[in-house]
Amino acid sequence: APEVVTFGESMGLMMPTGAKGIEYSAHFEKSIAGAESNVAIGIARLGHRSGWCGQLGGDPLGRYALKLIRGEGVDVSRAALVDGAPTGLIIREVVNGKSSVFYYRKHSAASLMRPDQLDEAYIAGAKLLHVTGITPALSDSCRDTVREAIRIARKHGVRVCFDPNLRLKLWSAAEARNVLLALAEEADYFLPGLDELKLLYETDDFEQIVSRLSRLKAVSVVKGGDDRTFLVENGNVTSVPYFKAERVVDTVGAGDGFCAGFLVGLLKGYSHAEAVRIGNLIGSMVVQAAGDWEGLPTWAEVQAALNNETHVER
Ligand code: KDG
Repeated sequence: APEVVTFGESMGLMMPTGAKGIEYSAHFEKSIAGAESNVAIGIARLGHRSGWCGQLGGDPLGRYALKLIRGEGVDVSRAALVDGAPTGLIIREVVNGKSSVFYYRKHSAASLMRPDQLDEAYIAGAKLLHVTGITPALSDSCRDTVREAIRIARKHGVRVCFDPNLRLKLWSAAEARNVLLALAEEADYFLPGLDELKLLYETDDFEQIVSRLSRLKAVSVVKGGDDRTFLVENGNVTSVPYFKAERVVDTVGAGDGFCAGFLVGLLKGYSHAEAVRIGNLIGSMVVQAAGDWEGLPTWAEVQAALNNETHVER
């Protein structure tokens, strides 16, 4: 059984192969995206068992995404390909270091996910459930599905990890605020970015943000954006510095890499601060590769990076 169960929307991803951007590029590379499957892939690469339960369309992109996620070693026995609705699509570009994302995912197969499709025993058998704030933005039934998954997890003593992943192209901060803050109340681990918290709590004041976080039962891990992650636990703030990325190629997926590393740290029984350090390292590795999940490391690569080993190519 998976140690970490997650679910959400995975999509086909198209990215221009050159530097010209979507409008002028003639050539595109196909991959997949999806915050939760990124995390599941990250955990599997690190040698732990993850399960991703999502719903894809019964179309070429859906079959491709499912094979890819399975091929990465993620358990997809509870994932489904359904007819009648398409696999969502994301087209994105990085031009002059600036990343832009365009979604084609309204009425996708994933947006039709329903609470009664969840397998209670499957979630109950895990140590951790990971959900994100993207899923509740997709539809009412998706929102209910996230709530139900959390209810099941809590009923069975499965710890809940929640990354708000505020996506302003899916909903406004005003629409998202109450939904995401209510989910944060239910979490054991809350993994926001500092800029997300500023929007959710409607303040730029760090002290005020920390005091809001301190009222949650969750251990909060705030990705600061500049050079450190803040661990907020029982009102205490510990800061854990980032690892320096040699060169930043593509920042998308860094948060998911962080999450995979943090959760694997927890599974290994590390302290929260040590788990954050692993998360920081993996975040820095992911931004050095193009794509949402391609730069996720194996555990051996993590160990080598921690020991500062040089890479022998041949
Ligand atoms: O965290 C990266 C994700 O944002 C990306 O893989 C696509 O899931 C995605 C989304 O909804 O933006």
